[in-house]
Amino acid sequence: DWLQTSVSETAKPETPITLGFSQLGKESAWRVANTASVQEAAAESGIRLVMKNAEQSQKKQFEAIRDFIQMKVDVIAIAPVVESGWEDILREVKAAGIPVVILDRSVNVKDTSLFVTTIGSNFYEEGAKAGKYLLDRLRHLPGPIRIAELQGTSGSAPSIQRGEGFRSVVSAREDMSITQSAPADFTEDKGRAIMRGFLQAPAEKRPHVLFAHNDDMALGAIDAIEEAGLKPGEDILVLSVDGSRRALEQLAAGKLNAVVECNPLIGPQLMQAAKEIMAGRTLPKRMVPPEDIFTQERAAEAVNGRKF
Ligand code: GYE
Repeated sequence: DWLQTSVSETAKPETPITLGFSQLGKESAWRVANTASVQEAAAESGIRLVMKNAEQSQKKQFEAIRDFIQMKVDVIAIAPVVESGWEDILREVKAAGIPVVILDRSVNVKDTSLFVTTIGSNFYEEGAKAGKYLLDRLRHLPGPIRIAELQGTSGSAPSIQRGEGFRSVVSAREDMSITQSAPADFTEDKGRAIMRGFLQAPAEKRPHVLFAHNDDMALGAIDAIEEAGLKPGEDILVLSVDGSRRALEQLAAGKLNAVVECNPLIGPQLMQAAKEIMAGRTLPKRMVPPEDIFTQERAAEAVNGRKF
């Protein structure tokens, strides 16, 4: 009898939720940490994860999403490589009756019923934070001040919005301007290569400041600055976004001046959302993790226990 009861009590296993996740690539430390966070959180919360990595190709993301529809997964999560071009595929998913969560980067669609919620950072605010740091830091320095910018992936939400947020703030000073700007795809190698190019400019056109849209590009650029015989952090101020361990180490070493935080560890929030959706609950349309800015004073302490 006791066997009967205990069997029937344990024998109603809830069917696990299956989550299809289209990850956009593995370009940066941030991305690698984001992927790991999703995998770990899925394992911890008993969610079956089917993940496909699109290697920076929106077309591959479409293919992955169509596979998820075929498999009849319960929920689809998408970290979209670029902002535009999502309406048609999201309509296909909607027609299949599968709820969508947009993770990390945002999409630009008119019909917001095409996804349940977006979990990710406020990129505009991140750019603005970098700009505010700069205005404050250089408030006593007369212009002209030339800024070089390493953009992320063209057309990606973080690159577009960080650029806009930064400009919205630095435009307050007329003697401060972005004199060089190019995409370096959020990678260290491209950051190094593009910065080398920027530094070919004659001395009177060289930048005083580098704003890199992520840490990896800043780390590459730091090499390029040193190769050119200049001191990163002194001859050229360096600002970046993310807060990877390697960047915080360079910040503590004085080669970076400020790192705006962007949190990749949002796997638990994604799993929570998947569960709530399957339980029929309503979610807020946008969920934004709280984020800060790291400066040199705080860097050494922040490196301790850094997860990525
Ligand atoms: O800042 C960058 C990554 O989408 C917020 O993508 C993310 C960005 C992150 O490659 O390092």
